Amino acid sequence: MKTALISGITGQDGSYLAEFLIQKGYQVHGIIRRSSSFNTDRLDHIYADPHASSRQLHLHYGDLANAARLSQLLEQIQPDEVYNLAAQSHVRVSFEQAEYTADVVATGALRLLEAFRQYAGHSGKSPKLYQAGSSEMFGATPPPQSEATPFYPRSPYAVSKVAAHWYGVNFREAHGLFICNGILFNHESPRRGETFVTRKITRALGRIKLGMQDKLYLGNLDARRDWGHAADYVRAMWLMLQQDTPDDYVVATGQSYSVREFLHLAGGYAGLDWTRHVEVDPRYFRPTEVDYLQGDAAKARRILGWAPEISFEELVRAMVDGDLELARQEQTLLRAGHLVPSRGAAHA
Ligand code: NAP
Ligand code: F7E
Repeated sequence: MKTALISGITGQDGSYLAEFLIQKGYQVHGIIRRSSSFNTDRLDHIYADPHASSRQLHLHYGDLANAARLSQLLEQIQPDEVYNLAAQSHVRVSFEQAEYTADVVATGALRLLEAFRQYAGHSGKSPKLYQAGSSEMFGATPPPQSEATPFYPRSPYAVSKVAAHWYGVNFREAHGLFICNGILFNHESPRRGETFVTRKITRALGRIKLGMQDKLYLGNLDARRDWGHAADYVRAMWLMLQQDTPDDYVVATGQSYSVREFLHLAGGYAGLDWTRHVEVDPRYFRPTEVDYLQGDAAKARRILGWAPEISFEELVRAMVDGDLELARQEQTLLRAGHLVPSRGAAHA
């Protein structure tokens, strides 16, 4: 039985990866941040009482800002595989919190790599590490983007991911460690954070459909993204670590749509004329935008045997269905006199 350690386990990808590894029989350990409010909602369905002897999911407090704790966790858990998914992952927020984003995304990855190097040196195992890289690293370089495409990052987030990528390559080459950089294009799901554009749209459509909201304010509707489903993408992360030699891989569907096209498909499926509800608000524009991402995942297909199984249309439908159901639950609670969180919180 293998043991995995996931940083960022409470995020979208962390929850799908934890599910995937549990189904494969892994013992899964996750690093969670201390928060004054619960941040484990995405794990509730796989969480087991710590007293249950058969449980496969184990959560530990930690933070990518705390190097000593990362070392301690690696020594204590002795993982075979480490997945570094933790990040301040919002591109627009990174313009406002550039230094913090660099500390978590770039230096945080370095802290984990350094702890991993020491652990690998004396553990007697040959542990493997996955670093969550991003198509944002390509930024302004025109599509299609593959492993051979030069990086041209357009945000503090993307610059930090480029640094983390090269730390990974350098630790692999300098210390002979098994480290893979995944260069993943956008991937979404009903568990996507509510301030990313796809989820912001489907969340609003659900509430508009039920008469709980009228307007949705968005930024650049012309940006194009290669959107896949997160469940497909965590499988690619795992496949990278099952190879005999470490390498870097682009993971993408190869198809690209604009935000406007996403609205058209999602609005049509929800039975709404989105043009009556959407307004463009420049506050959501980015100082430097990434206009066009479309990945070429031929290498992942050839070497990993990976291909996406969930289509763009299926992804959009799953997200709209999920958010219609959530809006119905909210409406029931409201009618019963309960408070529901304000969607004004979705301000990015
Ligand atoms: P997400 O939903 O934003 O999750 C980020 C996770 O990182 C959360 O668990 C968060 O914890 C945790 N985290 C943030 N700061 C931390 C810190 N200082 N120490 C420890 N944990 C911290 O992101 P995601 O969409 O699942 O993406 C997973 C990873 O892939 C990220 O590194 C992201 O940058 C990268 N990526 C994502 C995509 C995509 O399209 N989804 C594409 C390419 C790359 P809290 O729950 O406490 O906030
Ligand atoms: O924006 C435009 C926005 O925030 C997509 C992260 O997971 O994927 C994600 O980064 C596009 C951009 O994702 C709004 O300008 C328009 O062009 O959903 P997003 P992202 O910036 O592509 C990459 C691969 C990551 O690695 C990141 O961690 O949509 N857009 N109007 C908007 N975006 C947002 N958020 N909100 C709007 O109102």
